[in-house]
Amino acid sequence: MKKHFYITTPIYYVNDKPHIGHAYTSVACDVLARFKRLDGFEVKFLSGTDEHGQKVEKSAAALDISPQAMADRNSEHFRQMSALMNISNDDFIRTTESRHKRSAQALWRKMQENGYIYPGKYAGWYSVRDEAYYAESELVGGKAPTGAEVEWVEEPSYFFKLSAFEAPLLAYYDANPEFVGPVSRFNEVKSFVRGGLKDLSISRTTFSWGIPVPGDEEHIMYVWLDALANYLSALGYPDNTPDLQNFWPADVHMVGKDILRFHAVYWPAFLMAAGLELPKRIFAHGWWTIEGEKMSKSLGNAIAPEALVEEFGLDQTRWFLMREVPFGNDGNFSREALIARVNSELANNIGNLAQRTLSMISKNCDGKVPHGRVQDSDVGIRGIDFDAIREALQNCEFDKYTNHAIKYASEANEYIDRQAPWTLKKEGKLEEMGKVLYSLAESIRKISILLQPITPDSASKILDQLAIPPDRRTFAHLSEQFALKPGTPLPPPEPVFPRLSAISESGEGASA
Ligand code: ME8
Repeated sequence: MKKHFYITTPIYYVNDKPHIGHAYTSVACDVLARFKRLDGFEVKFLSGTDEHGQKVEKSAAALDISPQAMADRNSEHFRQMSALMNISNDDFIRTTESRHKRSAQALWRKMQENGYIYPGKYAGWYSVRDEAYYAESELVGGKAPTGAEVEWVEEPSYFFKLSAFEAPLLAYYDANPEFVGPVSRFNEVKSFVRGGLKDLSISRTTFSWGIPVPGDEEHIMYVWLDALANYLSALGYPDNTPDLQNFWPADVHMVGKDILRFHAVYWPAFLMAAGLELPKRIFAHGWWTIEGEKMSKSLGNAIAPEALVEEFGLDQTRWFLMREVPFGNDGNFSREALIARVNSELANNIGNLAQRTLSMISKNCDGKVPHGRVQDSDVGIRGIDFDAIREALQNCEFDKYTNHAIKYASEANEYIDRQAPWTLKKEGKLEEMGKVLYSLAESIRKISILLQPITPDSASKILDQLAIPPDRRTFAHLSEQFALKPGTPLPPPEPVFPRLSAISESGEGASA
């Protein structure tokens, strides 16, 4: 039986357009999803949009459109972002879909049946921007700790007995040291829970843009309960579907550090209350600043993913996002850093390796895979340490994973310089030249297979140039058994990673 892997992005709010931060989370999930597929897993990869709540209602009112119209428009923008960034999600859920409403209501009923929901009255602070309740003691200078404005709210509300889950959560964290990554963030979660959990208001009555509470339509569900339920509704919950059986509990909920508390405290408590299994892992990544500044509406410095792709290229952007900072840390986006990385790592290293090897083969070996077999231990690539790469991915260490690919390419580049096939050619040692080129082509095959999750288009272009059939590109095909066959005709080579020039600020930087 195939192993299953379920990974999710956060569902993005539709009050705004996608920016580099959203693209970042989605690309990280995509790399994991693609990696797992190539590693033999059956993957379900979910993304989507979070469409209810006061924030969306308010933003729509400001534009004088209905919240549904705003949701329709911006949800489409997030769908387009997925396509633009080559995100391979299998499903895209919208919280205004009936499949989701039904599921969220079923979750509510289950928690209620189990005795964890009771009616009351909420009086306290609420931040619309964060869609979060804050205790008086949490406020900093009259604002939320995130800097968001808060407003006083007093209304009838249902409460969730979060306080009952303090001890069970702490016990669960202890028993599952991998539950939250990175470790530093897990420690923050633990100390938050140790600090004491109060019951949570989970319904609102002063506005209407949300899912009605089952059995009491005066109330709508708190948007975070509604939103978190998406991870189950996409599997068909509460029906015992094959998807639910195969993919729950989720393997990874990927989130930004801003929303870790909702995923690592509230969500597991809701699931415990409903008698459901908990996700295996929640990974919180860091935040991007732009040229050293916080990304914000007021500064107007948010970067649209399409601007990056247009100026630098799709795989170049994906590469930079995954490589620039150790996943989990904050990062700074700078054009200069992106250009430098793309040029030194993709163009000069990997791209150059493929280009010079394949064009030598094209010119000197009749455009066919030369005769040879991988025998030169000094190519380095022979000793590909796939277990280490797999482990890096398991820990969301994307930078380590890319380090491996770079190391193999550098070693192969050193090998080509050392063996100097051009000299062998001049000296008439054609058989030796062929052997060297064969070893190189074989190392390029492996590097390209490895690179598929992160730079899918470019890796597949290189594999095409090596005439590797599409069904021979998984990690199982890294082995020698699937090595290139001498004599196979190859299509004419084309450069895959052009150098970027640093001149332009506005979109004319890429040079082919
Ligand atoms: O929070 N750097 O949606 P959202 C890195 N609807 N990542 C960033 C970022 C930045 N500067 N800004 C945003 C929500 N992100 C809820 C989620 S899930 C059940 C509900 C990314 O549209 C990061 O992943 O505000 C963050 O968690 C997410 O976008 C927030 O997206």
